[in-house]
Amino acid sequence: MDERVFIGVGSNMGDGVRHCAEAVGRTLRDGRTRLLGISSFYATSPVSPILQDDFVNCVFSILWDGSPPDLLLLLNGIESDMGRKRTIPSGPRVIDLDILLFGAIVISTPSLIIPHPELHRRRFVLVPCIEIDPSLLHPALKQPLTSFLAGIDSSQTISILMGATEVMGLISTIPFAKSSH
Ligand code: PH2
Ligand code: MG
Ligand code: MG
Repeated sequence: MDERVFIGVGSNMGDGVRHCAEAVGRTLRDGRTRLLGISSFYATSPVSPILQDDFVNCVFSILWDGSPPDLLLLLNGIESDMGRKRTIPSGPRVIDLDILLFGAIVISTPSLIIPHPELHRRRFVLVPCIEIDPSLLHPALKQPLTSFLAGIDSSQTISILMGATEVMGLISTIPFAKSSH
């Protein structure tokens, strides 16, 4: 059965805008996905104990024809095709694709936690999710996503880099090589 899924995208190595656009495009090329919505691209301060560059972040929502583990497999494959190396946890990355919400499903397994355990603590995912759908609810905490914004530390900064219409134009121009690394 198709579920509405929200996917978080982030990059802070190399051309972050291009990497995020490419990752969305690669996901949409899969026959099991149908795009429902995409946020603006944002410049965000790193939420990490490790000193590193600012991120480019966005969120997109799709209809997904498959299970949560099937989607995780697709996203992990795209990350590795784009040159993601798993080194330092929370360290700099070429591309990160995280399942944030999968319908109203709540799952906690060693390989997959949905909703994403940090969703309600990170401005860089809350703001783009709310941009796509201001009425979204957190299915585990049972509160509107908008209700979490007030509790977030002001050290987490976010500013719009590129609006959603321009983002869709950019995605349509990017060719997808197997790997650029
Ligand atoms: N991802 C992290 C850790 N910190 N900070 C920002 N601003 N954006 C991210 O995507 C991000 C982060 C781990 O996935
Ligand atoms: Mg992440
Ligand atoms: Mg991740």
